[in-house]
Amino acid sequence: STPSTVLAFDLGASSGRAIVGRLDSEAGRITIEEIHRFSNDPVQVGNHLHWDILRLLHELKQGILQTKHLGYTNIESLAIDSWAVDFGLLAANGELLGNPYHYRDHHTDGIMSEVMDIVGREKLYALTGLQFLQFNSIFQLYALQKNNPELLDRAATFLMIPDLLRYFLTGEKHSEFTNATTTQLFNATSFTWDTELIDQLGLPAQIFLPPVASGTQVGSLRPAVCEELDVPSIPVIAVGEHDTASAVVAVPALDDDFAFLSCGTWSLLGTETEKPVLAEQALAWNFTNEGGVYGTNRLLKNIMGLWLIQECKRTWEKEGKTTSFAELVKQAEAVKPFQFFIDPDDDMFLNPAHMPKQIQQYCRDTQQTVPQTDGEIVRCIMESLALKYRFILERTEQLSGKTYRGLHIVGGGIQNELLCQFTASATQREVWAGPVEGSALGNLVVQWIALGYIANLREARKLIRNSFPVKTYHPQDEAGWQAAYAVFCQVASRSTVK
Ligand code: LFR
Repeated sequence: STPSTVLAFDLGASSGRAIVGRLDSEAGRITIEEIHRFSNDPVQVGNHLHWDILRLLHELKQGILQTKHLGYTNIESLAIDSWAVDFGLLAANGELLGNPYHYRDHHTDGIMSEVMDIVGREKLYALTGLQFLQFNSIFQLYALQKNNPELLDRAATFLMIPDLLRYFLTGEKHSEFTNATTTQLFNATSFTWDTELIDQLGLPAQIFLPPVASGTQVGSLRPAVCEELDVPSIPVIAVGEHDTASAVVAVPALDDDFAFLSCGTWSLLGTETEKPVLAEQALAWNFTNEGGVYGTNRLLKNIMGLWLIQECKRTWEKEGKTTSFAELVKQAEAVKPFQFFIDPDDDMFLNPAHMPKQIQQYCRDTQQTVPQTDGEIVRCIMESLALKYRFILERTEQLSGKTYRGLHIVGGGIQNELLCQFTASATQREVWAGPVEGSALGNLVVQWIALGYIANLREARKLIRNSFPVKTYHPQDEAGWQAAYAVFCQVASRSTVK
């Protein structure tokens, strides 16, 4: 039988890719080919940071064109996943109003406490089960209402980033479920928009569309797009359009109970549970519950992740010094261990003007030795990330009541092998790294489930396990890391361990 061929677009905060997947059902194997990769560069306009959404649409079209050029003539479907929380607003005539704001824009600084004063922290958590991050859509919308009310007044439809791009391609407006759950306006128990909450904040309830389940077809390429690209119409599927939802689909776990780390710009660490965990302790530790595909729930926490290194690299490049990611990691490897630590999740790292200086500032403020060289700064970041992973993994165990023998890591971050090794050592457990294309693979297999080629999530994970390598890392220098953990916890508690 001929393999089934589908196309995934996976958009991250720093880059996007188009990946063709082929499923050979008889052999039980998936193969993938990256056919297009592009950078995703946010643009500062005046006081605000925006996504270049039309550029992203252009890149999607390039990806579709590329399938044609490479001779993939029978694409059975395509789907998009991206980072969460951000959105575009459409006017009544269907045109996009303004450029979507980037979640790191400063317009939500200080907004969270205003909203909490109105709704109440406990109440908001009980309703939504979502961790408080200042960029959640709820706070972005509230900020817009304060600072840019004309925009909201004109809005007829709210679409998350993949909803919006999908709308550009198909002409159909739908709100996909997993992404809707990241807005903090979605009720974690009733699985619908929380209109009471929306009303209470004075936001326009009519702009939110009823959610569609992940794994359903929601249109096909509109005629104008097919004509422009000279391609046949392709069915479009709403997968787990939140990239983290798709990444966790791709965790090659064979057991029901597993812990995962989705490692990219963000590090998302947690586990799958049957139901949202809304316990007092989950609120106190600010854990999140995000909707997954096929009725799963993700209990996890956002950890600042490789953003810290990406931003240092960007800053150094601006200053005229170009060093590859791999080279920076090599420099870090040569640095003497355990000299300086940060809490990666301190607010001061969310979007500072100068990341390397910010890291030095943190070390100064907490009376530590201050890292000086690029290698020292990157070493500080990587050790601190690994130790924070341990901290969050242990809390995940306490909240879920389960213990995990090891940690699955998926996503581009596994190319940083030193970080994988640090993680095994810091957590004192095995690390199973792979696959590197987490979100894109999750995107692909949900398309195949929707098309009827794969029976369910469990089968999908088995297929992924059989098709892609997983590398095991074993803990090293347990005494050293144990001592480092104690220092890390002390330092981090002097800032605010969140
Ligand atoms: C990861 C991610 C996280 C979300 C953050 C912001 O790419 O989607 O899950 O919290 O980006 O949207």
